Amino acid sequence: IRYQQEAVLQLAAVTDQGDVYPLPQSDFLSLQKDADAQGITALELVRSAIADKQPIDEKLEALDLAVPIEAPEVWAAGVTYQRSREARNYEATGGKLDAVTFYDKVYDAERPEIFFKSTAARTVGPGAEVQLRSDSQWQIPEPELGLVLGSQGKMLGYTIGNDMSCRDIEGENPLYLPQAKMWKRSCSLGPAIRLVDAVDNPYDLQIACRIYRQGDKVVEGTANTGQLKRKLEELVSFLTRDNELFEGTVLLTGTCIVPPNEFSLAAGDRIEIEITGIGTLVNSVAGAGC
Ligand code: DO4
Ligand code: MG
Repeated sequence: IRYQQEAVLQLAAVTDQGDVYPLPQSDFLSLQKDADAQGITALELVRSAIADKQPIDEKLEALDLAVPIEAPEVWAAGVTYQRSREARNYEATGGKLDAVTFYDKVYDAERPEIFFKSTAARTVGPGAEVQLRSDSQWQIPEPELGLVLGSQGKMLGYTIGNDMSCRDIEGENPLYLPQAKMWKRSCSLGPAIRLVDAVDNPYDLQIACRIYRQGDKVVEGTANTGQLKRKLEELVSFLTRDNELFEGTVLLTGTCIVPPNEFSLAAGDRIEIEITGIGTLVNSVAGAGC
């Protein structure tokens, strides 16, 4: 994690017990670079750095968390879960579920859907506000497992992403996808990066999404990364193909939780996305133009 301490951002390791240990590096990529220079994994470096140290007095919940990495680019895969395929078909056909669409085709095709989602300036971290678009009446969060990548596509860690989406704009015409996906504060990442070596099986992570309106829970959904149609390496290999990647790029792996069709986000809503071992990404929703 990174948290705000006086005027500086502090990098820290969090144990599964919730104890927080400050680290000497300034950010996640420096930690990775130091580990590479020593020929050890980032997990080994963290373990040796916190051995014999005392955690800080505050628990994780008390800290002012920042986005765990300033990802220069965020890319996203789409229609990687059956649930997303069904939801996209509903948007595109107005509910004619017997029609065969390009969403059906991409779900089964060798080449996955991968699109450019966000830049560091458009991405917010835990506790910050995501924003609504002014020209959409049907907006939802998309809770997704995110892969933090090195410049050669090496998977360094896992995080949580919210691929904010406008179902009406995408449903009207798939060529509107960039407008349905990308605008100011339409992406959120955090609260933590879990190092790859600290995850036994990335295909068995529980994902939950909860949306609260005026304190009442109005949406709840759960899923498991075991439902992912594709392998993570497969998504990364298409992203890196003939591409230039920057250290710390994040690849979101698609959504498997879609709120009921009649639901649209409203200003003031609170979105919680939880993934086992990574934490809970909490964002409130700001109205358009805020
Ligand atoms: O086809 C549009 C995007 C789908 C998407 O973002 C997802 O499945 O998560
Ligand atoms: Mg998505």
